[in-house]
Amino acid sequence: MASTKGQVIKCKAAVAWEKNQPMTIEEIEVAPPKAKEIRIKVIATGLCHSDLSAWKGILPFTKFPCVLGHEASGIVESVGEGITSVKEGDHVLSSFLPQCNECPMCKSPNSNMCVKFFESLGYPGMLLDGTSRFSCKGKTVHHFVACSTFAQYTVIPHGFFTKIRNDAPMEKICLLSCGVTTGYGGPVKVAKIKPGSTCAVFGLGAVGLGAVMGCKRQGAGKIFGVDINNDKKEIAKTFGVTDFVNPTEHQKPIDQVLMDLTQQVGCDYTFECIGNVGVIQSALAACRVGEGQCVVIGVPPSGTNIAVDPMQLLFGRVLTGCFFGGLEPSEVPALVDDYMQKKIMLDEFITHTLSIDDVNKAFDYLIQGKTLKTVMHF
Ligand code: CXF
Ligand code: ZN
Repeated sequence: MASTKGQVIKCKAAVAWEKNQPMTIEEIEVAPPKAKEIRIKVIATGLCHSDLSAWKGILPFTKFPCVLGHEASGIVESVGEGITSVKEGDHVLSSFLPQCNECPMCKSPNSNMCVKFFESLGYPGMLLDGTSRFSCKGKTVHHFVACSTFAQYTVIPHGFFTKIRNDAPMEKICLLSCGVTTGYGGPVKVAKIKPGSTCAVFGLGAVGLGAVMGCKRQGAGKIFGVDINNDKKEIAKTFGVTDFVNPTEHQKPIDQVLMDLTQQVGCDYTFECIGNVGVIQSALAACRVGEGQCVVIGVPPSGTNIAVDPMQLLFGRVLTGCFFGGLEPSEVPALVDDYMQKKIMLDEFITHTLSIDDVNKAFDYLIQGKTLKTVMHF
């Protein structure tokens, strides 16, 4: 095929023109990558709950019209000046959380945050030079968290992608680009839970089941799976939940239910995988006095606050949280290896495979709670 390097590419994309309005499939123009950027051909993209939140307008830094999507695998089509980490033809995963390797946060062994993430928030809907590479019908179309993977081609800045091995199935490993990794890292990387411990995972969507998978891999003794949807029970057990608890089937608040189920000891670790401030409070209250840890993993709507009784903290409960499961993007290739060696599950998350043409259907399924993960292709 003739090289498209340096040229504007016309391709298919799902454009969200306004919040809460169905996206339309359009032909968009994708400009070549500038310095320190790459252009990739997106092969497969998962739909993440944060895409839905962005579409609803409840995440900050979303500007319309835009191309949503941030959980993808792709192939490098061309690279801009100064890119040495990948070349044309390499396989990559998009990464909403960057890793520049140069900032104090990247250099710290205790943090996976990166200054480039905060820098990018300063240009909502744009790449790091404050401009967009997308246009459609003469209008500028915005990027979304520097990824915008609901397009056949997208431009991604240095740091916001990870090179991965090229023999892994792209339609599966795209899930490691956000949701599954975000959940899995909570128990494995952040809490580093001890074998035999008692855990509770609140919310059994893909992020929650990723957390369950991490708890199991760390050797948890008991894993409570908390969800108001009984349909989650069977699949949750497949991932490692030992006890499914539906809060709506109990008279007492869920934290007290968990206290009762642990003989008033509480959980060693709880993981909030919804992004609901009330649930965060319950997850903290369900922790064991003196040492229990609550890890916030779900992304709450912007502008919300948690009301925490300080006594919870004075009594030694720990409240913490993480982005992307506390993992650095450079740790993702090892997860791809784990998948290839059948040490972690990915196939089991995928309930639907759709064409990008059906993007609105994918969003509807997610809204109706009918899916775990939908993977879209072009
Ligand atoms: C989100 C965090 C906020 C920006 C978009 C991605 N994380 C996971 O979905
Ligand atoms: Zn996500």
